[in-house]
Amino acid sequence: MKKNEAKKTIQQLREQLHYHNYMYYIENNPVISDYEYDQLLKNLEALEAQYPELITPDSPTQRVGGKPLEGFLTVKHKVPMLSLENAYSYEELHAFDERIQKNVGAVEYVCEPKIDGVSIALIYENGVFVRGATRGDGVQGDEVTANLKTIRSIPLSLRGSVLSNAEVRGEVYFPIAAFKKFNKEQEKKGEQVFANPRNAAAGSLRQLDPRVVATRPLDIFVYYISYSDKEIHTQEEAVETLRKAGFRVNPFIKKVQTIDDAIQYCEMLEEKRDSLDFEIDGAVLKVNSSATQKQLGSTIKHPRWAIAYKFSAKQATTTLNDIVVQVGRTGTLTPVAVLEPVQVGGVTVSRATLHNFDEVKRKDIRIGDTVLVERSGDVIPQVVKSITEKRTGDEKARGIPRKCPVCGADVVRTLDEVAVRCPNKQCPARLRWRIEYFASRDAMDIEHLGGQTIDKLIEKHLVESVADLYHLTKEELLNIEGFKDKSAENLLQSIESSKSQGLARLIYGLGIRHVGKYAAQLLASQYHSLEELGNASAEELTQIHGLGQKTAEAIANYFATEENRTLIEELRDIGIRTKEQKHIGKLQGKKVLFTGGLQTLSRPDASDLVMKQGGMVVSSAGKDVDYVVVGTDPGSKYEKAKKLHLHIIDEDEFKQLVGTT
Ligand code: 0OW
Repeated sequence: MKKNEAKKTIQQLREQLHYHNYMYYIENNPVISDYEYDQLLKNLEALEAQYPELITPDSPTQRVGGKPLEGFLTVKHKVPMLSLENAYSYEELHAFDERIQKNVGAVEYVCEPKIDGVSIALIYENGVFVRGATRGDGVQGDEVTANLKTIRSIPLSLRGSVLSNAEVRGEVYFPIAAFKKFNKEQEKKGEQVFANPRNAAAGSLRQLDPRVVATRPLDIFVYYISYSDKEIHTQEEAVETLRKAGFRVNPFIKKVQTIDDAIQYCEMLEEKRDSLDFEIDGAVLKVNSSATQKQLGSTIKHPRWAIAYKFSAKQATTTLNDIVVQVGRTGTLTPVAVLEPVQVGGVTVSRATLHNFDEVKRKDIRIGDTVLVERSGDVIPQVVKSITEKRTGDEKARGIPRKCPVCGADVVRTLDEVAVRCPNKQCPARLRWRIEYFASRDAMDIEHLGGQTIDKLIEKHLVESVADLYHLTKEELLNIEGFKDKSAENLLQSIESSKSQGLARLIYGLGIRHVGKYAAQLLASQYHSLEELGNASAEELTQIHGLGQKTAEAIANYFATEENRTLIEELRDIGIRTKEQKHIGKLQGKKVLFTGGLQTLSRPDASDLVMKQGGMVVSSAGKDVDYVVVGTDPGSKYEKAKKLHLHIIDEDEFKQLVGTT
């Protein structure tokens, strides 16, 4: 392609990619598939490789830098990034409002969640993102432009012309759900576990290699324009301008008329706190009018026209009375802190996880220590650190147990794994978790079979495997204290009725490593009996869309193990349903292609519907495609589908086809 034609195509591709990035990350409503987005990006990368002189810093191809930095430059902020005065009670908010009223009369406020992340300043010149910096000491901070570019919700170039030359303030944060998942993976890899999402965000932004930052699911809310070449009259207008310019602003930002309304806002927000996917430590109240903000000015440390109302902290100190060891379903030994009960963020905490023995050693946590406990998101409480200054010398370190505390077997620890585990498959603790997992709500859903009952059944050697549950008799149950006629009947009844729970639940209940609820449903829809599944090889299993290599191997290994095959024989002999009648789905064996945005279904839900009806979702238009579902703004595949005279249907027809309308 000639240069001037390439120039035009490159411009078009960039506009398309910026638009789709905005639709996906800001509007949360993609109109093309990830695959299509990647194709556009690949085309742009190819053209830029052909004409490198045409590359610009705001090109979507420039999001992830190629090499790690040596370090971060320190840069001065154009406008100092002041901190906020803190209020810990509503009286203090009233006092704040009175001070303002005395000075400038009654004011409107804008109320915002106080995001607990990393404060950053973004500079745009002629609408292009040119520099990003952390707050640092408020006067200067680390230049982290390369790392911030990897955050897809930070626009590389601004939409429209509402903003052009400006500095924007925001908070980079680690979403809570992603934080929990990330921490679990860190724990498995034996890498650093973070105490809370803020530390995880800060730790991620400090990475020197942008490619590592790109793997972290960081996000941002922007909340202030510290300078702009366009007149901004109020905070409310600033927030609206930021949204129009293509930034993510927090959906809970709200303008109110009086401090009493602002207090009502704080009550509402504190009540919502644990349900949000971003960590907040309070609310920020800002005087709405920019002119009044200027009139009120700032002290050295913070603006007189804004204040943070702090919620109860999610940290507290207490004494660590003991470290006990829990043995999990897969035999992993986990150290757990037994604490002097303490209030953390309104909840009484008496136990906290210590993750693994490496963490205990790394943090040098000892029995008798005074420890800092944190409850972050609705993650289980964790011990952040020991307060060594309070040590008396009587504290005792707790090493890795050499024997399983439950069955006494020698523990094993494979070098590459951090985990310490009990190898004894018959270890009562492991058996207990296996039975509890098998009986759990998402598996065979056996009611009246809680942990204590399982412990008693094991103590009395009434169950050595999940199959033994189905051999229990009423006499045996009546021998267990706490069981009466009725409760024995109920338990036997719920065990009996669990036989017909269906294949997906049974597969999930077997506790095959890496096979969660979704994978179990997928397997049950592709294989109609345990026997068929048991005969599938690992390579065959990896063909299933949505099943990874690790999961495929774990499944093949599980069925290759003699004792598991024996268990399945027993379960079948007991009469547990190990076959699913081949319900021929409405899309059995059909290939379905989606193009364009769906109005009433998300892509994952639409794919699920296809799979549930025995169909396969494909991502390119070919002659073998049976249905092409066309949504709004369909991509190039729609053209191709028409050319191939494929069977094209719209969203409603698709829903009729799969029977959801
Ligand atoms: N953390 C926040 C937040 C916010 C700044 C700019 C003008 C006065 C302070 O959600 N929603 N709004 C502001 O406004 N600051 C925030 O955080 C500040 C940044 C530095 C220290 C605080 O965390």
